[in-house]
Amino acid sequence: MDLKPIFQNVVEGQADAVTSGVKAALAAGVDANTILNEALIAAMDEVGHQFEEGELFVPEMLVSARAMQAGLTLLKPHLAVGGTRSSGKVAIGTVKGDLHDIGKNLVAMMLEGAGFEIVDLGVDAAPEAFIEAVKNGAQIIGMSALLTTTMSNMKVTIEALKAAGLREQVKVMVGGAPVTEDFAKSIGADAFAPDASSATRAARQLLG
Ligand code: B1M
Repeated sequence: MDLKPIFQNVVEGQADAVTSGVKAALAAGVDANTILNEALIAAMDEVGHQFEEGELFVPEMLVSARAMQAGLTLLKPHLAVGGTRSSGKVAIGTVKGDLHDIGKNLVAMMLEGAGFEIVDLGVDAAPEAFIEAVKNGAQIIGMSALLTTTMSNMKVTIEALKAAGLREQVKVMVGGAPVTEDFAKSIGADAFAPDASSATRAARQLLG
């Protein structure tokens, strides 16, 4: 089945058309991961490209994000790869100053599907929110950042965990478009994942 119309409708922010397109693709037996990667995520990359080129602006980007979320909601049950309940407790959030949540939501969704208990700290999550989550039993904290200007807040959060005497009792995983393995190491994170499925694998490894 041709996934280009879904791609195009995400770019154009047509949420209803994305919903019907994703429904039709699923009904035709297209794999949910294929729809996710080749239509939804690819479309957001195109949106980012057009934004860089000055061809579209923040409001359009937001409307595309909503259209993507509409598709993602339909894919959720199909992406959830059965895991045993209570694989561990993960508190996940987008770091302070950063409002991008699609990637973070996708990672949370996949982790939940793999049996992890998820505490969603939302966007613009301050170090204190992560600290509170660790005090409440989170075994992993997951930080997402999409902006080069906010990724440094991952380090700020790790330093705050140290200052609170909590660093040794929690694993830290980081990810997001500008984040790299080297950056993760440089700030003292325990794991980096480039995408949602590797995040699930990394979380399993972190908890042994
Ligand atoms: Co923004 N934005 N945005 N934006 N936006 C980017 C990130 C940008 C690259 C666009 C561009 O210029 N090409 C650029 C950043 C440039 C930079 O920092 N170098 C940018 C900018 C500049 C901005 C504003 C500053 C624009 C402005 O106001 N002038 C502003 C900042 C607001 C803020 O946060 N304070 C802004 C705002 C927005 C919207 C609100 C309009 C909207 C977000 C809506 C929402 O999230 N609800 C938006 C969008 C949609 C984008 C793009 C187009 C798409 C992001 C996305 O959802 N991708 C983006 C361009 C792009 O990324 N190509 C862009 C799809 C998503 C599935 O991928 O989040 O990378 P991603 O997640 C992946 C992996 O990274 C990984 O797994 C996910 C699944 O594979 N991952 C993790 C993510 N988190 C992880 C955590 C993990 C592990 C893996 O462990 C915990």
